[in-house]
Amino acid sequence: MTALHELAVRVDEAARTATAIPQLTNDLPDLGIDDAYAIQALSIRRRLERGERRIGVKMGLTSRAKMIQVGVDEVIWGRLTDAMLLEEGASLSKKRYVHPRAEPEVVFLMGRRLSGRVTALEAMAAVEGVAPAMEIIDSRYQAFRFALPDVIADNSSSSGLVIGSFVSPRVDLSNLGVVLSVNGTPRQIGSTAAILGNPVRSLVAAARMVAQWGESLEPGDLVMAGGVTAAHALSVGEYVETNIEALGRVAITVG
Ligand code: 0L1
Ligand code: MG
Repeated sequence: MTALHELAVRVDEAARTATAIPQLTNDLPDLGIDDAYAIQALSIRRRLERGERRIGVKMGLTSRAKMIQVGVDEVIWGRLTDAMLLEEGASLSKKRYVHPRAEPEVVFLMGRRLSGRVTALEAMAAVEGVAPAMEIIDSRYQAFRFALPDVIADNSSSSGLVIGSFVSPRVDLSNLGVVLSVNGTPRQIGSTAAILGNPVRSLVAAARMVAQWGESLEPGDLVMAGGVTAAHALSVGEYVETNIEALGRVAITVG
């Protein structure tokens, strides 16, 4: 087994067993971005070998709020599998995660294949629908602390997603109001403009970044465009709802 495989097993086991691990860069301070993406790909391959199915990709650190929250300044991506999907309105079992947080997002449903360098117009023409969503992020690292290569290796913290109803992609996504409330009280407020100025830019970045790894956005794929606000740390007993102007709402409870 190569060193990268061993690191992939380490992050995969941490995710599978909801066990916090030390940052990889503690022992490997020179771990590079390309190696980190290779570890991510190998760890996702293990999930697919266990029977999970790839359903799309997530974009991360697409807003200033998120970059500041985690202390980095680059857009990153990760892979989504069917095991990460939660039903809208479902109860999330906190025991299955290390220290989960929820963040409001916009999700694209692809109608056509997209890969490589594309314009915003080409990207939107490939979209079949858009929906309000929340991503459940759960760093597998102790105290939710990591350097950029750590978080990339750890599938960019992705561990769950919940999606509302899809609407036509003809909605102007550039500046829609977003409210994340907890037990009815607004806790995070923002605009979809926080996602790289317009969520479509995140889709353009996704097409370009996956192509660097020989992958594409395929018809039926979901593309999570990235968090609008800082993420909310989940506690048992909470009802967490995201409302996005013109798109609608999506909610979970935490058990
Ligand atoms: O989806 C995101 O923007 C999060 C990416 C990873 C950073 C984090 O875990 O907060
Ligand atoms: Mg996110």
